[in-house]
Amino acid sequence: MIKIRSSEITPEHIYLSRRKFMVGIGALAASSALLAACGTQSSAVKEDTPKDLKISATADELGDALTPFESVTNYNNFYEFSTSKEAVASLSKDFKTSPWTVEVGGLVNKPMTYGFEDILKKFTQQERIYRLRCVEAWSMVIPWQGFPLAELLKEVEPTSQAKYVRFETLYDPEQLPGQNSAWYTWPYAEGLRLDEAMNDLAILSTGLYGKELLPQSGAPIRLVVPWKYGFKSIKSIVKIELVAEQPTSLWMAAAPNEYGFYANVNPMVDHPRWSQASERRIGEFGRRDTLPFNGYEEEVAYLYKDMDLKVNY
Ligand SMILES: Nc1nc2c(c(=O)[nH]1)N[C@H]1C(S)=C(S)[C@@H](COP(=O)(O)O)O[C@H]1N2
Ligand SMILES: [Mo]
Repeated sequence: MIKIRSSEITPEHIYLSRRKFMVGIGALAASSALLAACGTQSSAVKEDTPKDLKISATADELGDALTPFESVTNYNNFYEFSTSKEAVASLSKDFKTSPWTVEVGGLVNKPMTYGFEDILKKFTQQERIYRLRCVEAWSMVIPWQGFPLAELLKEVEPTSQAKYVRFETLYDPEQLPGQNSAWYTWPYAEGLRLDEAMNDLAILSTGLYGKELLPQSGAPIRLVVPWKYGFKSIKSIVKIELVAEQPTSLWMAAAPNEYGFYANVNPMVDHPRWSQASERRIGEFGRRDTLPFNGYEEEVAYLYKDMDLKVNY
């Protein structure tokens, strides 16, 4: 994000909206075909649309349409593979996500190391349709599968000293060549305050559109925090640590004046290099207004009631 000059952003956005127009038509044809034929795929469906997609709803709770699967899985931020959003899908296709373990420790009574299969067995996967808004002012609506992060945290029993949760992505420069770049402090790390992490909206996701996560989406397990900028939703997690001090994320380390710890979606606080007042919904023309807390204000505003969100950006 930080390394993209604003002069580079505009041409890419124009290019993308043209490309997404094509995708949008295909998806529209696909969804009307699904309605008409009770789930039978028609020849109008784009060839690369997986046949096993689960489409249980067509919109989120605000009535916003789901972003087509093709867009969700071909326009990704995952700097371990590439800084080009269009390149991540192909560069990540052989990423080895099995076996996979997630170590949960730090200030807890019951540290645990979960195999990914144990996680699937232990925590009931639910579907949640969430908007995810990138700090670069684009957004998508995605049907995620996953389970509340709170369920896993309760299992390990945080001690009274635990105030924050720190997350870490796999470190493996052979598979994740972006980690050879000296621009960033690897592995990718993120953090939440413990009460934010315990909010029911924060989930650990293992799938989307009814399929297990593809590598570009953060397989096999990633965080989704829908009221915060997308960079908080860390991918391919191997470590979750309860800590006493506010953790430093990769983005805070890279550019502390641009990326704060809280990173709540806030149309009133601009990024130093661009406005956050509006956003481009992938697959749509034009822009739409950005909502405070990405539209989840009722659920999460209590977490920040005594804080100045211009200071704590
Ligand atoms: N490990 C890791 N996690 C990451 C990133 C990354 O580069 N590496 N990018 C973040 C950013 S900036 C965004 S917007 C979201 C994008 O998620 P998506 O590609 O599934 O839409 O992932 C976040 N998680
Ligand atoms: Mo992002």
